[in-house]
Formats: sequence, structure tokens, C-alpha cells
Amino acid sequence: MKTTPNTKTEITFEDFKTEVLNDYKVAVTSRECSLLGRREVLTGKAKFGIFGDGKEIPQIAWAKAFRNGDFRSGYYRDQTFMMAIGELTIEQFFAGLYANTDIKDEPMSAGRQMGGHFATHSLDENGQWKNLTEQKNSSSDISPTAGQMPRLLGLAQASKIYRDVDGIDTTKFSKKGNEIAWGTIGNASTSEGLFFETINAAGVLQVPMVISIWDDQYGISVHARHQTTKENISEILKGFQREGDLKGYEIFRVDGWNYPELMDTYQRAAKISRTEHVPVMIHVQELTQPQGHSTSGSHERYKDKDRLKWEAEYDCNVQMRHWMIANNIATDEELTALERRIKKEVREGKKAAWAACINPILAERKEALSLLEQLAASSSNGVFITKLKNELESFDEPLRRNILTATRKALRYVVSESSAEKTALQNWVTNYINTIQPKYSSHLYSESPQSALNQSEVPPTYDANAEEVDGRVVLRENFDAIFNNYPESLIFGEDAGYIGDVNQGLEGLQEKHGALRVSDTGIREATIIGQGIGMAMRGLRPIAEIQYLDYIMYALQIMSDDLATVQYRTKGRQKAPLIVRTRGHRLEGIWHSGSQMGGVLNLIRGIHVLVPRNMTKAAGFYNTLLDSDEPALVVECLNGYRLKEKLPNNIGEFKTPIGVVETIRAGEDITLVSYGSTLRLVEKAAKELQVVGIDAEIIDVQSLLPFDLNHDIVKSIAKTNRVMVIDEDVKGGASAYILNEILNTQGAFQYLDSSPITLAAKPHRPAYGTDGDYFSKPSAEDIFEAIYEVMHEVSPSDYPKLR
Ligand SMILES: Cc1ncc(C[n+]2csc(CCOP(=O)(O)OP(=O)(O)O)c2C)c(N)n1
Ligand SMILES: [Mg+2]
Repeated sequence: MKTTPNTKTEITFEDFKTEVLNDYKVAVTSRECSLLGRREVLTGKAKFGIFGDGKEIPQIAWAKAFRNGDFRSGYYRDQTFMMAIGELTIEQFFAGLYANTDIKDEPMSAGRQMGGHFATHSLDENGQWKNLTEQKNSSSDISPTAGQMPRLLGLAQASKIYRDVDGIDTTKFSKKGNEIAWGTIGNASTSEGLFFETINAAGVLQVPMVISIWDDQYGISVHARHQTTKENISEILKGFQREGDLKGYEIFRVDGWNYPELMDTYQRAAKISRTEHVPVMIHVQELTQPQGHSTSGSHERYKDKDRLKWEAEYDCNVQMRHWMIANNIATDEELTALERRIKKEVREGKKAAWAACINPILAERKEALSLLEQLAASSSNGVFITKLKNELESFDEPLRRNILTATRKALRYVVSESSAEKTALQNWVTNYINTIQPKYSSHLYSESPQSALNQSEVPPTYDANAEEVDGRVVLRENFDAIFNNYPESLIFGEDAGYIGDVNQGLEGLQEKHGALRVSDTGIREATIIGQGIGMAMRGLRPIAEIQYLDYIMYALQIMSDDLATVQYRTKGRQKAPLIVRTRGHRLEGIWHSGSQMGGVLNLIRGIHVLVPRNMTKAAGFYNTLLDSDEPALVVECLNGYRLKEKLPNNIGEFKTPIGVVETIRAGEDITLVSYGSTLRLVEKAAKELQVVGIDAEIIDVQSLLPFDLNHDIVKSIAKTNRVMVIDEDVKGGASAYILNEILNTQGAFQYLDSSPITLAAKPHRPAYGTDGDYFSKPSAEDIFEAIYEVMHEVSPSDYPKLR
């Protein structure tokens, strides 16, 4: 069904006709899918539908300019484009609508995302890179409007890096940086900050990015007058137009129903962007929504008669049809016949997709029904079980939920019976859940051999007379080794380039490794992450630096919605092994001492969260991560850069393992669990406690996500029978997460002789100054007294009340 870009320089009118007719065929096929798709939702076979109707013709033009190796980062309106590049068949379109969980039938997300969220496979079934230069690529869509923009920047920047940085093996990723990253966004979504942040950054970076704005004047029901100044996005972005030596954008404006002009515009845009690495904006105006926004409502509620009339007339497919007839490409009758054939084809495709989706479930139900029947025959509660069976049998279109509801409930009726039939059903249910659950839950993290969890520890080693250096020097030496060992690695962030980061962990490295690999960025945290996501998706190994943990809030949405879900939402067919480097915890005041770890932990499942207590540990984490294929956040201790550490002699080689805790002090009376900067206070308190006869064991968590995979903490608690978790987050934040892991996941409750305690910061933001810190975060005295109090409760005579 693909469009066939004509590469011959001279074509006959017959060739031209064939090509145009084929384009029309794709547009009409896509439209039929939208129309029938909506019906499938309204009749209940599919849950929700959001379609590409009214945006077909510009996408045909775009597809013709799109080449192998190029990338798309778009949104839910792009089904025609996906069809035109040959990456979405009719059957796959409906498989997405039905949430078919088989990735062979539903390659976009294996049913995890609603229809209209498109993707191609960058990885094979073993999680290894395919050759991206030999295929057309689409990064996987997300629903938050404009959330596709930050990633788009990185996808485009990768071409620049591949073109301009020597020494990278580009075989699978780039041909001389000639790839364009193509973005799409709706007119209303250009109101989002992420859009403006990305547009500015791409203008600064001068990357090959072409962004199409599909303008249908609405964002659901809200008209452009409430969205965009002057109701015209390209008008207000005019200042970005490049002029003479002043670099900027090339901006085009074109009507979305004008087939020949669209063809011309997209070819011109591609040429400029591909050869000159200039960002291009194409404002595609006068588009329509023939069926309204989505299946959730009708547009007659908010569009007046004139608008609806205009939309019917300027429907891009209708306009193309007129143009074809006017230019003798086809007759009305020929087109009507073609449209009829397509209607039939789409109906058949839909039927086939439904069969592929429902047949496995019907087979599963058959097994369940037979087991239920046998159980009913053997049970004294047979009547009730038969009722469940009949109910399950009555569904014309059963869900897996129906199968499990019936079988699980049936087991309740035989709870005090014992029979072979019961055992058979018990085993079947357990097996069924074990087989089906991964369809919905696999690939939150990498399941490939390069998973971070498969990396083993390589301890740092030291010369006998190893030098004591500032912590930042360990990091700097290690980053230097990383840039030597991994030509595809690069780091960027605010002040990360010229001065080598605000704490000098990259001192001198820009001079050594070049301004493309160690670079300064604008102050724009979300798109710093986006740069990283996009480049990581194209085979590079970016390290994105967020200057302070406090400011990760600006980036957290994109980390949560995009980065954390890449593997999950593609069922392991795309990855973005981005390392996010930041620094945090104790320094000064409300905006430079944040410890919003509870929020971070809860929002970014899918990204490893590592909290090294010193710079050697941090460097070891970077080394581990670069040998793995997963994203991670590394939070360095803001107050640790000037503390002395011995310089290892195996820089660039030692590795801190992920998900492994370290006992940094052995003790008998209580287990203290903490991480990062707080550990130094915990160690101080432990020393002072020793003086009064309390012997504390200290465990450094190091890795919050994943958490203590070997369950070493519970082993310590089995010995001490007491536990306290100490951190700088608010109560109920990270300390609650840690305690839940210890008590529930590790089952430590059974060993406890005292109530488990969490010691955290005050609920307000940390106040400025040394006393501000003392009265906001747990101090060594707070820690001492909290532990002493536990021991006082155990033995008031040994530990009389302090105050
Ligand atoms: C961040 C965010 N806010 C709100 C929504 C709900 N929403 C989905 S689509 C949409 C309107 C988008 O309009 P526009 O960008 O013009 O695209 P169109 O659907 O018109 O093609 C809204 C508000 C969302 N998905 N994400
Ligand atoms: Mg719109």
C-alpha cells in the first residue's frame, strides 16, 4: 500500500498518473480505516479511537520525502504517513484498535498503547540493534501533547553528531548524518512549553529537524483564538526565519488540501534540512477533522454550520479528488470504483484483524470451559460452578478478564474439596496468569543480555601509595576514560562544556574531546533530556546533565512519560539507554538542597535510580551503565566533590553493581539503612552511639531502583532485630519506599523486636544556611537520639531517658 516515490528524473504522464492514483489509494484506505475504526468503538469491539482523518494528503507528501534512516517523532494523527511508508497495514491498524497483545499482529506496542500511537522496531526480538539506516524509523509515540518534541530534538541532533564527530561506528545508525528527524504536532499543542523550548533549542543547535504542524484550528473543542496569539503559529514564529548569516529556521506555510503544493513543499524542506542541517517548520493550514477529535464526542457540539460546511468542502481527500479529475488523472467513475474496492479491502482487513485477536482468546476460553465443566461434575457446588461456566460461555467476544473471573471464582466453591479436577483447574489458572501477565507487564526494564543487572562488580583497585584527591578528580579522570573508551559517548548540560561543569567533574574535557562531545546547553532541562532520549534511540551513548537535583522537576515529566516507558511501551523493540547525571541533597537552602526522591522514585519506574555516596561509587555506576542498555539517573552528592578520595588505578574499568547494597559498618544492635550524603551523618552518629554502648550496623542502599536484589538488608535485621531508615526526603517519601521494600518485599517484619522507624526531613523545603539545614534535615544529633530512643524502649535501665 506504500507510496512509491518516483526517483526517475523524467517521468511520463502515465507514470505520473499511476503515482498520483497510488497516493490517492493510500489516502482513501486510511480514511476508510478511520471511518470503520470509529464504528468499531461505537459498537463496543474497541475501547477508544483517535484517527488520522482530515490529515491524509500532507502525510502522503511527507512520506515521499522520508528516506531510509530517517526518524519520525509524531502524534496520534499520523496513520496515513505510517501506511504510506509501509509500516502500518489495515490489519495492523485494527489490531491496535483491538489491543491485540501479539507483537507480530500489533507491532506498534503489542496492545499496550491505544491505537494511533505508532512505532517501528529498532531492536530485534533479542533486544539487539537492527540496521536503522536500512529502514524507515518511527520513535514510539506518547499521549501527552507536545511530549514528542524533546525527543525529536535528540533524534535530529544524532545526525549532526554522526556527521561531525570522527571515530564512531555508524554502520547501523547513520550515513554521514544525512538523516532527517521529522516531527508532527497539532496546532493546539504548540501552546505547550515543550514546543517552544524545542523550537528554540533546534534553532540554536542547527539540526536536521522538520516539524510539521497539522493545523485544524482546534484542540478538541477549543478554538485557535484561545490557543495561539494571532491564531497563527507560523506568523508568531516568523522571528525564527533564517536571514543571511543569521542562522535560524526555514519556515513554510501550505494548505493541507493542496496536493501539488504539498508535494513541492515537502521536497524542498527535505533538501534544505538534509543537506544543510537546517531546521525547517512546515505550517500545514486548513486541515479538517471529518469525524471530530476522537470517539469520545462529536464536533457538532462546538463547530458552527459554516465551519462544518467548509470542512466538508475542504476535506483534503475531496480536494485531491477534484484536482485529479480536473487534471485528467482519473474520471469520477474510475475513482468511485477504486473507492468501492478499497472499502471492501478495509472491511476484509478489519475482519482478519478481529479473527487474529479473538481466536487465541476463544481457544483459551475453550480450555477453561472444559475444566469448569469437569469441576462442576465433581463438586458438591456443581450448580454454582455451572452457572459461572454458562456465564463465561455466553460472551460473544470474551475477554481474558472474563476467563479469569470465572475460573478464579470457581476455585472458591471448592476451597474445602479435594479432587483431580480441582488440581487441574488450580494449575491451569496459575499457568494461565503466568503466561498472560507478561503480555501486559514485561520489558519495564531491559530483558536483553546487556541488562544492567547482568553487569558484575569490578572493585576499584589502588596503588600502595595511592594519591588522595578531591572526589571530583576521580570523576573527571573516569569521564576522560569513558570518552576514550566509548567514541559514541557524549555529555551535555548547563555549564558542562567550557568550564567542565559547576563542580569541575569535566574540567578540561571539552578541550580534549571536542565541543560536540562535551558541550554547553541552554537552560532547558526538559529538552536536555529530550536530546538524550533521541540520541540514545539512534545508537549514541548520551549523558545528559541536569545541573541540580532540584531542577529535575522540569525534566521529570519527560523522564516519566517518555524515557521511563520506552522499553515497556514498545515491548522491548526500542530503547533509550540514556544516563542522566545530576547532583543533589545537602547544600544551601530551598532550591539547592532538594531531596524529592519519593516523587522521583514513584514517577520513573523503568529508569534505574542510583544514589552513590561518593565519587568513586558514582564513577563505577557510569562504567556499569555504559556497558548496559538501560536508562538511569545518577544522583551525585553535592557536598562530596571536594572531599578526599583515593584515586583508583583502574579508572574507567571498575564497576559499581546495580541493585546491590553495601554494609559499611558492622554492628549487632540495630540496622541503619540510608544512602547518599546522609550516610556521613549516620556514620558520625554510629560512632557516638558506640561510646554509649550501642552497636549499629550501617547499610548503604546505593541503588534505590532496583532495590537490594539479594535481600541483604533482611539478613542484617535477622541479626539485629531492629531497623531505622534515615534520609533527607520528607516523611512518607523515599524512606517509606525503602521501608516498604524491607518489610513487605523482604519480609523483615517477622524479625523485628522494635517498631521500624523512618527518620526523614521536615515537611517544608530546607531553609538556607547551616542552621537552616540543621533545623530542616536530620542532623547527627537527631539520628543519635532517634536510635537511642529505640534502645531506651528496649532497656530503660541501660539507656535512661536523655531528655
Ligand atoms: C499534556 C496533555 N494535555 C491534555 C491532553 C488531552 N488532549 C488530547 S488531544 C488534545 C488536543 C490536541 O489538539 P491539537 O494539538 O490541535 O491536535 P489535533 O487533535 O487537533 O490534531 C488534548 C487537549 C493530552 N493528551 N496531553
Ligand atoms: Mg488541532
